[in-house]
Amino acid sequence: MKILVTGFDPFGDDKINPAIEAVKRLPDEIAGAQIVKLEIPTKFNVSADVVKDAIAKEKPDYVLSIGQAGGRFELTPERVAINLDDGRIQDNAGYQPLNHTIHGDGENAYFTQLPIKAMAKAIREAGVPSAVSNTAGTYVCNHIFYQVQYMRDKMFPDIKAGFMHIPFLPEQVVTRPETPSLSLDDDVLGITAAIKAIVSRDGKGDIETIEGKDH
Ligand code: PCA
Repeated sequence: MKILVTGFDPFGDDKINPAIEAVKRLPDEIAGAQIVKLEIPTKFNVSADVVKDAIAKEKPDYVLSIGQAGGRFELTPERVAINLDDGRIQDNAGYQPLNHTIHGDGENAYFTQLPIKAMAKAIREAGVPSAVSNTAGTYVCNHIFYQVQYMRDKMFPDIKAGFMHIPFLPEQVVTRPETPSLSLDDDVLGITAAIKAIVSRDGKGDIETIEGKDH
């Protein structure tokens, strides 16, 4: 089995992004699966082509994309990608789409094929906080999550794909009081546990357990 794991570069006011830092530190093999790592730019109009080229070249069974969610407390496997770009800030190319539909011929939303409940449970069992998230936002992370789902819909029907957000690193919250953070070691531990869950649930779907939220 081959798993393509992508991580975003730094964006906004931050000089580091835990996503690419953690992805770079993953082992080359997890639970017998080959791990292919890819850095992608935090740019709406470039990121999808970078991932598309890697999927065409590597032909992975799974694509797991990782991004920073500043302010979140836990590692959050995402349930759903939506057909909307609505930037709070400009991306790394200076582009800030507002209320922009990603693909006119795409679904309004796509659910992930990843076993997100099994992933969250496995991450917690590794000693790292985790919860299922029901929104990946409307910035470049949701965009790439949606774009890979669209590619699956139109071009690469055999891949299974999804997204996981991770918190700030401690060094990013030095000037952000009351903001949660997680160490790089915990990020790597948690992502590794999530990938083990993906491998062990392959072909079996997700587990039936409570991860729902009221809001
Ligand atoms: N996080 C941003 C984009 C890149 C990243 O790491 C997001 O959540 O959309």
